[in-house]
Amino acid sequence: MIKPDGVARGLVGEIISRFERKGLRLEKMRMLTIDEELARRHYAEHVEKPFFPELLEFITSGPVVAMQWAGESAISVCRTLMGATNPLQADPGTIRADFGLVVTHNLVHGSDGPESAERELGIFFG
Ligand SMILES: Nc1nc2c(ncn2[C@@H]2O[C@H](COP(=O)(O)OP(=O)(O)OP(=O)(O)O)[C@@H](O)[C@H]2O)c(=O)[nH]1
Ligand SMILES: [Mg+2]
Repeated sequence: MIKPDGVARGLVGEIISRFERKGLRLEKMRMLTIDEELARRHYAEHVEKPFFPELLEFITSGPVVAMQWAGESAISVCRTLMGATNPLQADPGTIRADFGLVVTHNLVHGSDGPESAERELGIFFG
């Protein structure tokens, strides 16, 4: 998913391009604005964390682009291209390192395993 900062900064094409050039296949795509109820479902594992209020405020702040990508090891390949959660710790050449500066505004979300992928794709495309 391209988060509100990625959309607002005009980086949708740049980000999609990186996944496409890697060889992954775009199967589904949807632009929407996440509301509080959806944010709480999507980020259920983080609702009790101290940073959740900031994450909630940010993720509902504007439109996002939700996508379903397929291909060899798609989940780990996507996370490699995204880089570490904190852009300051992400390797150069990753999306978060190249375009991000602070942890909240880290441009992209990727499912962290097959179960979360299934759950999250159900939320956005079910
Ligand atoms: N302010 C703040 N935000 C955090 C912190 N840890 C995580 N976040 C935010 O919460 C999101 C979800 O955290 P994680 O699921 O642990 O990180 P991630 O899997 O790399 O990121 P997502 O793909 O967005 O789920 C991150 O993308 C950050 O935007 C933190 O310590 N402080
Ligand atoms: Mg996560």
